[in-house]
Amino acid sequence: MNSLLKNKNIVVMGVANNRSIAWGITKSLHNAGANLIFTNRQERSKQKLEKLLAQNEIDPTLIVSCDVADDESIVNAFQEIGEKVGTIHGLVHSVAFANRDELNGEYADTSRDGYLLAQNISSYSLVAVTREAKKLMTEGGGIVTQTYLGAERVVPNYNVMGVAKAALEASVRYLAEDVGKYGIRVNAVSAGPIRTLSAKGVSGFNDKMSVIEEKAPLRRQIDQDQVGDATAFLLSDMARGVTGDVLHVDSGFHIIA
Ligand code: NDP
Ligand code: N5H
Repeated sequence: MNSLLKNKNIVVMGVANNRSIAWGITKSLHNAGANLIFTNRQERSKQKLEKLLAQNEIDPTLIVSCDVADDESIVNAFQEIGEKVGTIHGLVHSVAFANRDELNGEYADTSRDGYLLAQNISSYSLVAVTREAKKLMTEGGGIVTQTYLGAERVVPNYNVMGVAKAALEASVRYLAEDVGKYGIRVNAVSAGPIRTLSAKGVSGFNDKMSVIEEKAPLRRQIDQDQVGDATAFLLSDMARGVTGDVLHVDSGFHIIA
């Protein structure tokens, strides 16, 4: 327990279950004393979240539904947060989607619809939620999204999602410039492979996990708690001089040739 985020109201988007990166983040933010607001797309995820919160004795400030594919849903979610909570100090964006059949084979075979879907849910959504969240960040704040090395390098099978994450990381920089004048910082965490519901069944995932233990400087797997603590740091005043950046939480894998 620490008090890095005491009395801070922070919105967490993207808890699907106990393996979600956003759940690791939730535990770190709770340990740092934050008040937590959650958004889910699926009712099923909301039910899982409620159960997890109860099991861990975390009392949520608010849970609202939000489908990032739908502007009205985003506006309504943040309006409700504004009405019920008032000022917010942080936002965690831990949401992505691409068609499974486009996460293997050749990137050149990506369909127009599949390309736009990945960009829409995984990249544009950060722009849309930043626009609504900044209205509630009247005392300044922090926004953190989740990315992956496939944005910077060609990682087999990541394909359309790599291009969406490249756009997401560029968005982090443009958004950081926009909202810096309001005292809001925007950063990304680039996590190494973690077994989550999204990662389930995607080609090449197991190979990516095993190479971390062989080649990464720390020679151990990345877990949700490590990403959670790094995200809590970026949201806190400890990172007050950091914006528009990508922090790798990957056992150092990205520095190895
Ligand atoms: P999860 O499957 O646990 O989380 C993905 C979340 O995305 C779900 O909660 C899902 O919501 C949400 N989502 C998808 N579509 C929408 C939508 N239209 N509107 C709102 N929410 C939506 O997987 P992870 O925790 O692995 O993924 C979280 C983030 O971490 C993603 O951005 C991913 O790219 C990134 N990441 C993951 C890595 C890994 O190895 N796992 C590595 C690096 C980055 P719902 O449950 O309601 O459907
Ligand atoms: C190189 C790799 C392995 C190959 C690529 C994996 C990419 C995964 C990302 C996306 C988000 C997965 C995805 O959209 C899956 C969906 O098509 C199907 N799943 C679902 O619908 C579930 C039920 C819901 C909850 O999922 C979502 N997203 O809503 C990358 C890996 C080493 C690292 C990795 C797994 C990165 C990443 O970005 O997640």
